Amino acid sequence: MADVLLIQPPPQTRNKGGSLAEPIGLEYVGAMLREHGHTADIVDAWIDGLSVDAVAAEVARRKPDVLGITATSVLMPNAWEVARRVKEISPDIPVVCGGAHAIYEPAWTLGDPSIDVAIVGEGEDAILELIDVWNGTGTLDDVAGIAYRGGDGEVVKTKGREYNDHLDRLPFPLRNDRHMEGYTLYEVVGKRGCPFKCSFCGASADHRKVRFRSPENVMEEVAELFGRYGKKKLYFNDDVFSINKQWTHDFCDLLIRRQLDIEWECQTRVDLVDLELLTKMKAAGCESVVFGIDAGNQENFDRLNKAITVEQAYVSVRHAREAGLAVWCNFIMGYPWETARDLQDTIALARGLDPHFARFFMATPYPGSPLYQYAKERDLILSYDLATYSQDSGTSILRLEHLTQDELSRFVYRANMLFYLRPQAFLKAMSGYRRQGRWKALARAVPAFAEYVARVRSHSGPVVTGAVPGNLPGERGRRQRT
Ligand code: B12
Ligand code: SF4
Repeated sequence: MADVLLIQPPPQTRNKGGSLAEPIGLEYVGAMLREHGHTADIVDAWIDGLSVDAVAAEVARRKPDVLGITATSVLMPNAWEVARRVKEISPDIPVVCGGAHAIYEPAWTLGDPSIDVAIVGEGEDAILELIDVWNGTGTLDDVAGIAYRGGDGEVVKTKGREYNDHLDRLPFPLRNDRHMEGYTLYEVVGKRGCPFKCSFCGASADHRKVRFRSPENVMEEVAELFGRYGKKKLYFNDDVFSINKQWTHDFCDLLIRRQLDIEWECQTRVDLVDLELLTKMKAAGCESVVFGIDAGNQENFDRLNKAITVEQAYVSVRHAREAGLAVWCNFIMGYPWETARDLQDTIALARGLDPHFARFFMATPYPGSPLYQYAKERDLILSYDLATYSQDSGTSILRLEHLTQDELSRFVYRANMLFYLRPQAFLKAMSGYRRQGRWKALARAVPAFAEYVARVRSHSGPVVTGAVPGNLPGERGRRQRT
């Protein structure tokens, strides 16, 4: 048996990207470890506001047999930093890293010698097999879906791991009672995978097979969450919540029958909803829905492989409003080929769709995404320092073919101004906050928006893309403890 410490490293930047989200990947891994008799605990540096030093001190105190770290690309620099500190303290503790960056860029992940193994895919079974190897059974080559450094230092990638098709068999995520109090929302994963191939999305790179939990199994977890921790908003992490309409109907029917009185939110695509479904989702407690629109005209939808039409966007946003949902639309500005005209179209589409909230992100070539490949091949990536890949920097890290960085920043600023500083948009945003019962979020959003305006006007600091802070509706930030 092994004692495993699982780490969510400290956030990279000020806009922590949904800083108080559960590290659900780690929670799944932790639950699996415990189910197999290992000891597993999670140190979440975000929720506890821990610095790298504080995390290292915790590792030194605990002296685990194995250390696991999770990271997206943005979080990697801090993941490496934590791993280096751990190796300084105890060079013998094997350090394994999972999450989006390890999946898409295993060699890059292993670029720092402090990481021993990268998990290239789902981690629940891989970690169990790794522990067996470290306990003396088999070799790393026997473990599917990992990468490691061979004897001569070169990166060895083992054979691919099959996707887990039986998600109902997984134990529910390992949730820490104290952490649960602090998370802004509860998070549940109802299904895994997405068959679409949007160019800007890392998730599109491996065209992951969609696998569903049964509605009953998800319901059981939801009921347990609310029974154990009380009432809070629930966010479905599924890439595309309504990827299967029948599943969505069945799950909503179950929620309605159980009368659990929960409020939840999800993200989906405009081509995968209709008025009937959205109305049922509302009846089942859905308060808001996030649509990825991601561009401003049909030409860019096609170029980005979005597989949606402008008309679908109009129809579905209207349907969601008619169903009584608060509607969030995400836009991305600054693809390398975009012209001023394209960005004007994005602003016009945001205003035309008229959702309750719009967020304007800067195009970022996240490793794993086709956009990353596109930009890399054309030498358009200005920085490979992953810390700059956060939405917080305010400046694009892409060399744009038709615009300067400054012009793009100004477009993003204009998008926010032209969207929110309309009387009807202001009223709609207020009604969105009311609908979601989000007065606390409003109290945070107003100063954040004012600060944003002041910063852009004075050019004294980075521009936060998106007037409403964070990625999840209702995110809030935390001070770091050293
Ligand atoms: C929901 C979501 C969010 C939520 C919540 C995330 C959370 N709870 O951590 C919010 C909205 C807050 C968010 C924020 C961001 N996200 Co996000 N997010 C997702 C999404 C859709 C689902 C994540 C999820 O819940 N997966 C389900 C769990 C079970 O899977 P998992 O986390 O991958 O974990 C499994 C394996 O990776 C592995 N594993 C993971 N860690 C470890 C550790 C160990 C030790 C082991 C053994 C195994 C292991 O085992 C786990 C179980 O099988 C993914 C897309 C996707 N499908 O991955 C994008 C995704 C991860 N996000 C992405 C991005 C870019 C971001 C942001 C940077 C966006 C921004 N604008 O700021 C921020 C950064 C946040 C951060 N953590 O650094 C990218 C990452 C690309 C990249 N190369 O890094 C993805 C892939 C989507 C995309 N657009 O490309 N995100
Ligand atoms: S943006 Fe959404 S729909 Fe497109 S590939 Fe990524 S997860 Fe799938």
